[in-house]
Parts: sequence; C-alpha cells; structure tokens
Amino acid sequence: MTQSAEKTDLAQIGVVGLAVMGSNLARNFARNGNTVAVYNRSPEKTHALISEHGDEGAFIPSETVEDFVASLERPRKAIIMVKAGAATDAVIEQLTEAMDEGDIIIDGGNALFTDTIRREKEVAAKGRHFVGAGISGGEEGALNGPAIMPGGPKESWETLGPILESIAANVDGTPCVTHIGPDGAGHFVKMVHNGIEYADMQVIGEAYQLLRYGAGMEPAEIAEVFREWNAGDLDSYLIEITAEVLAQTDPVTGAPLVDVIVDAAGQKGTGRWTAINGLELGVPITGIAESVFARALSSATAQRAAAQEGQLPSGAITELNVDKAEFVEDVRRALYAAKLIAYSQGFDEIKAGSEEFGWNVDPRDLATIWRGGCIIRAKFLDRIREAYDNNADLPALILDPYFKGEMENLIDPWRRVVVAATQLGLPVPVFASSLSYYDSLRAERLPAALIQGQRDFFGAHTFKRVDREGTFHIEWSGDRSLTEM
Ligand code: NBP
Repeated sequence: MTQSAEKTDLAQIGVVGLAVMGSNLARNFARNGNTVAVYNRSPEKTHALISEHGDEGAFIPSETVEDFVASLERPRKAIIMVKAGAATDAVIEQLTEAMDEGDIIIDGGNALFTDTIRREKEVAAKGRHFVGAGISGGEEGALNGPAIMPGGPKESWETLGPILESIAANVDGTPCVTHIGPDGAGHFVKMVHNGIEYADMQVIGEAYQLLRYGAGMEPAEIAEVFREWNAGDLDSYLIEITAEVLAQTDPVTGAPLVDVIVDAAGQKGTGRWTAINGLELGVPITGIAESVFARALSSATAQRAAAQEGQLPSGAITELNVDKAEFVEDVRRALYAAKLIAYSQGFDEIKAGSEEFGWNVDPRDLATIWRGGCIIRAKFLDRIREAYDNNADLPALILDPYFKGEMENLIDPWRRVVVAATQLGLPVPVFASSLSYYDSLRAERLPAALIQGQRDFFGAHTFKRVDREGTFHIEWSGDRSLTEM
C-alpha cells in the first residue's frame, strides 16, 4: 500500500526530474523521513516512481509545475535533477515563475560552474535563491547516500543544511555535505572531483596494463592483487570496484569480462571541463589532462587501427628481467605516487579557482566530505585533511611532511616502473607525466630560461635576470648588446 502523503500535507523538499538520479534522490529523502514532492515533465516517470516505490515513504506526486510548487512548505525547496544544459534552464524558468520570494531552487545536475554563476544572478534578480549543488556517487549514491557539494548563498545553507545532511553519506558521524562557497563554488569543486576521478581511474588502468602485459598476469590474478592493495594505503572505492571488474567473467563466453569490452573509454565532459579550466587558470593539472587525452586516444579507433597494422616501429623489449613480486610492489608504489600527484594538482586547481572567483573554499571541507558517498572516496583523504589541518597555506599537498615522507618510499619504484614501461613500449601517460611534473617541481633550474631567451630573440618579449632587478632585452639582430627596458 502506498504511503503517499495526503495533498493537505506539505512537502519539506521537492525533486523535479525523475530519471535515475532524481527518483533515487527522492526515495532517499522519503526513506529518511522527509515528505517529498515529485514532478517529471512526462508523468509516466512520476507514476512509475509512486507505483514501484511509493511505500518507501511520503511522496506528493504532481503533474504540473504549479501543483508541485503548491505542495511545498515555505520557504520552498526544490532540487532539479534533469539533463544538464538547456533542460535545466527551462526548469529554472518554470520554477522561478511559480515560486515566491525567498524560495530556494537547487540544481543537483552536473552543471558547468560558469552556468551556475549566471543562473544564480538571474534567479537572485527575481528574489529567489539559487543553489548549484554537485552530487557525487552515481545512482547508488543518490539512493543510499551521496557526497553533496552545495554552493549558493550562505543563508540558503541554513535552511537546506539539515535536509541535505539527512540524505548524505555519513563517515564517522560526519555527513558528507557542507556549504562550499558562493554561487558556482559547489559545481566547481564537483567538476574538479570528477577530474581527479578521471586521473584516479587512469592510473589504476595503467597499473593493470603493466601487470597484464608487463608481468604477464591474468585478470583474475590481478583482481587478487587489487584486493590486497585495497587493504592498505590505496584503500578506496575505485580500487575495490577494479578488483570486482577484473574478477568478472563474461556470461556469454566465459572469458574475462575485461577482454570482451571494447577498449574505447567514454566521457560525459566533466573531466574535459576540469582540464580546460586548469589551462585557463594556468594550473598544471597534468594528471587530469593526460587522463582526458588517454580516453580520447582510446576512442580514436581509425588512427589506432592504422598504427596497429605494423606501421609504427616499437623498439620495445618483450620481456622484463625482474622478480614478479618485486615488480608488482613497484607498480603499487608508482600508482600511489601518481595518484598523490593527481590529488595534489586537483587541490591546486580548487585553490586557484577559489582565489579567482572569491569563493574562500576550505580544502579541509572537501577532504572531509569526499571520504564517503562519492566515487573518489578513499582512506587517504583523512591524510589530506590532516595535511591542511596542520598547514592551511600548504603550497602544494605533495609538500605536506607526511606525503613528502611517503615519497621517500615511492620515488625509486616509481622511476623504475616508468623506465620499465618505456622499455616494454607500454603506455603510461599519467605515471610518466606525473613523474615529469614532480621532477619539474623539484628542479633548481628549468629550461624556461632558454624559452625566455628564444621569446626575446624572435619577439622582443624581454626577460628578467637572476642577478638584478629590471626587464631586459638583447639586440639580437644588431650588436647583441643588453638593453634595460
Ligand atoms: P538525464 O541526464 O538522463 O536527464 C533525464 C531527465 O531530464 C528526465 O527526467 C527528463 O524528463 C528531463 N528533461 C529533459 Br531530458 N529535458 C527536459 C526539459 N526541457 N524540461 C524538463 N525536464 C527535462 O537524467 P539522470 O541520469 O538522472 O541525471 C540527472 C542529472 O544528474 C544530470 O544533470 C546528470 O549530469 C547528473 N548526474 C548524473 C549522474 C549519473 O550517474 N547518472 C551522476 C551525477 C550527476 P522526461 O522524462 O520528461 O524526458
């Protein structure tokens, strides 16, 4: 029997858009004691939700936006879970029209943060509050507890906080949700979260590739290795599901499932946005950018097929002369090191974005709420939290004393693994580029000095000197004298 609420009861929260994410989120609210108003453009999805899950709590279904808005208690709070882009704008317009001053419209989709900044201005101009909230954890998280990253005005958080806390994942009694900062801050950090997720998945992929084609191990055996790794420093959701995927056999052929899946990785855009934003802010998020490129290259089917037809010389050795157990441990350490760099770079991007847009994002909040619900949840986020607790102005996560200490144990294996991969001709774009990033960071002198010389030569772009203040230029096409500009 459905326990859907009587129309006379008002709902504490509403959900617009009842595809997989919206209906799961609505069920999560209802299961946690909230009365939930639900509305979807096509009423079939609303009917399906009520008939299949109406007994999980109190729902108020509506077939028009006006009825939906009328079924919400004031200040009204409605979460939009529709396709990001034009659909979100259309729903915002309908809700703004039907709502009153002080009501709160929350966009829980994967919006681009610059759209959120624009929408917040437009909605605020009409006296309603707008909150762009990043929600991570996929369908399962939406149902059982996601990590939620709400931006928007602080006063909206006062109203929204308790209800969002009631459905968020919870780690050690702390809900995985907090106010991130004004306007687009929530969607910005969700974007970078997804960028880090791309890099994390890619380094896991590179480790698999090395164990499979470098150490010659079978997927089931590698699954065991990942299970062991999940009991240590690498303990994380992504390592856990990697073991599951590698252990799975294909129901049709009985072959390892991973061998029957086409090796062309898809993407929906948040990793690309993170990379584009890193370029715009001038933050070297090499691990994230290489991960996006790696997916693009995997999907460049025609180019790859042409290159595979024996067209390109390999120069690679076919076998490694190393102890297998030692190699596996080296790969684990290389994975850990490259992952640390990806997180360090992601937190750099968040810091730069926060400064650029004046958001005042606290990195400790992210390390706290990302511990549960979201895809990059991992044990070592506790260490990240500690790092920022000890020094809020850490120049880079990787420079925290704990992580520097970890690097002592990781650096040699990491170098060995990149050398081995290069000799074997196995692609490790993130393992290798992260190591170059690390070495660039450590380098006393970079070839940037030469680049400044080149720029001055062809474009009179001038240069600074190491031994005195000022801006200088060499008369390259004349007597090559030095001019102070
Ligand atoms: P989809 O992204 O597939 O969107 C489908 C929903 O959008 C349906 O309810 C559909 O209504 C509605 N919709 C569309 Br399309 N155009 C509309 C319009 N003009 N007016 C009103 N409604 C419209 O759903 P989803 O996969 O549940 O994702 C929802 C949001 O959550 C997206 O922004 C997504 O990026 C984000 N997200 C998804 C995941 C995930 O794992 N799937 C994870 C994290 C975030 P209809 O039924 O009438 O066509």
